[in-house]
Amino acid sequence: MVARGSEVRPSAVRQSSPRNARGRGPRPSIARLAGLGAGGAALLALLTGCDVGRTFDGFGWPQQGISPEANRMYDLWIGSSIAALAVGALVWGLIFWCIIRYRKRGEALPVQTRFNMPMEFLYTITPILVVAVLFYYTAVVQTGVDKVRSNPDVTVEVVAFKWNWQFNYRDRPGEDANTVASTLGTTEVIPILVLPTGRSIRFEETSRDVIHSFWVPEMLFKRDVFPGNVRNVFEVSSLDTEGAYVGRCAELCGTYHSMMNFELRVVSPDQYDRFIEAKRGGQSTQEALIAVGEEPLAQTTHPFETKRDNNNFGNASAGS
Ligand SMILES: [Cu+2]
Repeated sequence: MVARGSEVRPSAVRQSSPRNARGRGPRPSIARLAGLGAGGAALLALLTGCDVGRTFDGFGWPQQGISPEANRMYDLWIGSSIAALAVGALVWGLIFWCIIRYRKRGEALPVQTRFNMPMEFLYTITPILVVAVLFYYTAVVQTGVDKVRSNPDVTVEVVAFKWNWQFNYRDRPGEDANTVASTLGTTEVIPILVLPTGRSIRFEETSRDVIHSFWVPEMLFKRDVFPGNVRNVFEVSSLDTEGAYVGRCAELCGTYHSMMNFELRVVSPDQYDRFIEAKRGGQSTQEALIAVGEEPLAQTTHPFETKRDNNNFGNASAGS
């Protein structure tokens, strides 16, 4: 063993200098290529500038949120994706550099080293720093999204049941508040939740039977609706864009779960006030929507058609 080791070592030393001299040619060009690639990627990101996320299709995250909370979550996702890509590019670069730079070029055993304290320190500290930064921004955004004010401008109670929704407009937050107006979804009519722009809105959720989940994709947020004494509460500080947005149940809750849709209709504060007044005056949701100049029926989804009537039941039993 000793003799073999002593045979290998000198040859490794002898061969090391010509190998380096030969390797010097291709090395700068590989480094240059890697540098050009990284520079090009950075330039692309900078030139597309203000909206990196949109350029890369949100890195898989839905876009165009309609509340400040949605936009903050979107920004967190984009920032985290860019950080992950930067770390990924660095690691891939180092892996490929090692594969090329230290590839096998002969039978000689390379110089053996044991450890390198600065390197070990660096690759212990760097991941801890990366995780700490990601944790900090996640905690800040999550705290903002979960923030509940003592006195929101609008409070709406969301009642879920198999397989539809009821929306109760309340005079204040809390279980003891009074319902001033209500909208109930039926088999024929999709329930429309009317809310104003520019006001803070509290959602208080409760279920009559099983677990459902209140989800408007444009809020980039969903929250489970529990039965029993649990009242799941969340808020948006405002809704920024008027329009009609489909809402869905996002928790598998039974046979017609996929048909458990509603519509969020975001209107101006003035329209909202008049809508509530009309509802308090005894009008139906559809009448009140017409009264404030809005479409009376849902624009983004439609009731589930069972296609069950006497005729097709008759046909089925006849076997034709
Ligand atoms: Cu459901």
